[in-house]
Amino acid sequence: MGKAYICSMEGVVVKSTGSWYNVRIQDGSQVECRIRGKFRIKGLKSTNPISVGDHVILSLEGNDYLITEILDRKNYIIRKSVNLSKQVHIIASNMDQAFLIITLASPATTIGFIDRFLVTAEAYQIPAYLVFNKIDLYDEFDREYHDQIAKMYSDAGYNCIEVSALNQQNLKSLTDLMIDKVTLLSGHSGVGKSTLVNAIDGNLHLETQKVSDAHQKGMHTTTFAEMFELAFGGYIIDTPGIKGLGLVEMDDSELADYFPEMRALKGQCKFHNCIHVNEPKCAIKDAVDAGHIHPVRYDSYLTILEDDGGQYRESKYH
Ligand SMILES: Nc1nc2c(ncn2[C@@H]2O[C@H](COP(=O)(O)OP(=O)(O)O)[C@@H](O)[C@H]2O)c(=O)[nH]1
Ligand SMILES: [Mg+2]
Ligand SMILES: [Zn+2]
Repeated sequence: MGKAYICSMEGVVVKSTGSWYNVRIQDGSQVECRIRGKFRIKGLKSTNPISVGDHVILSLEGNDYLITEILDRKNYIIRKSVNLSKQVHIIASNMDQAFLIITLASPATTIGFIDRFLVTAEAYQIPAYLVFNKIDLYDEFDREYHDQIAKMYSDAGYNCIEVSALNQQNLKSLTDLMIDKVTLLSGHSGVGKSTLVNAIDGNLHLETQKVSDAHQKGMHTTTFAEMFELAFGGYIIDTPGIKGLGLVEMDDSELADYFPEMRALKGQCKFHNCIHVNEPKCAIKDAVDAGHIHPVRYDSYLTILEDDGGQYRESKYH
């Protein structure tokens, strides 16, 4: 039999389990597909050729749907492959924005983790929002701490939203941002990502953790990223077991570009290759001294600069 394609159509990959791909086609239904041939991105050695979020062309051959083409990616996020150190795994592609779900307690999301996430999102050019969940648990001290942290991030240029998935508090301000967008949900295990998704769309029933499991470490089940359609319009990508945005290649001199409040001062240091550590007449150190840049953010900058030092910067929390 020759290549008797009955039809060809476009779709979006919503789930991938290795050899099979679930693809949503234009009428909203999903079909299971395999891939034909090799798909490689120039300069990227990846263990998976196609990821959730990919726009693909399908052909129906006999009774089988085949992915025959992958359309250009707007963006994608990667992590190191678990098995092969030189290779990467594409977590997801074609996102419009990323929400980092944070909890100030049970479990506590650290400032260091938030800042690494934001740096990576900036480097990937994916707009990032900070979503503080479990505000129902706050006492007055938590509230004060929250307000300080949220002010620090909004001063830096980030939109902070506080919600309670459990009590369904303030969810509309979240869903307003999600309408007709592809939103990546990130955050530590136990912060309430699945609960949040279930709360914003009653049709979805993602598995949630029991409270007693939420603090346990090492119960790392390998799961796959998955895209869900939202009844009010838009899509979310859930990435269970993946705690950050993966890794990004960057030089020391680039890092400040990924802190918006530092990027705003670009070109104002005495030395054009200033990395804002010990150099004289450094606009960024001056801004820290003058209180225009938060010292905690500057601290994160120094920590990332020192820790990673190399080409690939990766979340410590992988
Ligand atoms: N108090 C409180 N608990 C929450 C809230 N959202 C989620 N949880 C609880 O946190 C635990 C982890 O939630 P889950 O959605 O599984 O987190 P995920 O690992 O990020 O998907 C569960 O026991 C949830 O009931 C919230 O807004 N308030
Ligand atoms: Mg979950
Ligand atoms: Zn400088």
